[in-house]
Amino acid sequence: MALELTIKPDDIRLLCDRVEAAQEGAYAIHKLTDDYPSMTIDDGYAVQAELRQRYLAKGHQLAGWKAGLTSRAKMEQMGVHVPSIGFLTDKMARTESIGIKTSEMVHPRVECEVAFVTKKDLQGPDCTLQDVLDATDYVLPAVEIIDSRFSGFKFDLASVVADNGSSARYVTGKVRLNPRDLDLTKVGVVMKKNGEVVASGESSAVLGHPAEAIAMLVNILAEQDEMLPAGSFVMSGGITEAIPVQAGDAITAEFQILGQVSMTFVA
Ligand code: 0L1
Ligand code: MG
Repeated sequence: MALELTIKPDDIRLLCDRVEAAQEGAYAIHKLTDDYPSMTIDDGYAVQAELRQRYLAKGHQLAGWKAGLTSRAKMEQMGVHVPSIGFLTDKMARTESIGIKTSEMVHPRVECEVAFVTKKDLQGPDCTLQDVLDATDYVLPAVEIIDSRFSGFKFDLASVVADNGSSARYVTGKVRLNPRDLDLTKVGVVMKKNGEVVASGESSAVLGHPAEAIAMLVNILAEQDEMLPAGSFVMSGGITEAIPVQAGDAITAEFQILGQVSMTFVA
């Protein structure tokens, strides 16, 4: 199955130019559908695929994938009705010990996620939650730093998909667990900003079970004639709404069973 495009290849490249420049220059643009009102989600994935090719051609390594907008809280916060996917590169990975630069982003927000690492290939279009659990090597805690390139975080699904699901940075914690050793629907998480609780939730908020989000991601990949190879790192989506951060902030995400992920932000 291939993407069905309504936008001409030249315009896909032009839209990719806009998104790429905004990502690399850390500036806000207006949503793409303002100029291309008929743009569809498939068109958005075509822009995202072009963006991925461009980053890989520049020497970035594909580090994994992310499911996004996978909780009711996130969908309501952003006013969209279905989840999305995006790609992750090695240039987006950050560690707990080094301050994350806000000057490289437009208006970053943080969200707590359960991440998966696979040990078997996963192929859509009929990938199920059980297929994902059978293919999972381990799960680990993660914080995604999203950064929509659209002014005021105002967009629609086609635009946000083109902007690679607002992917910007991510940090993982140290604990790795076999998915059979915990109930993945009952991982509670509390996020603190500068010591104050700013968000909390439970992993069942992610489509009922975070592995369901990974199955959804595999099935969306299949629509682009792609599969998820063994050894992939995949984030399953924010458990709570995303919280804005600025230089000087310290974030700690405390996951039940999966431990803690901490980071600081600098200018
Ligand atoms: O990771 C995600 O849930 C995708 C977020 C895309 C929309 C946003 O920028 O909030
Ligand atoms: Mg996310």
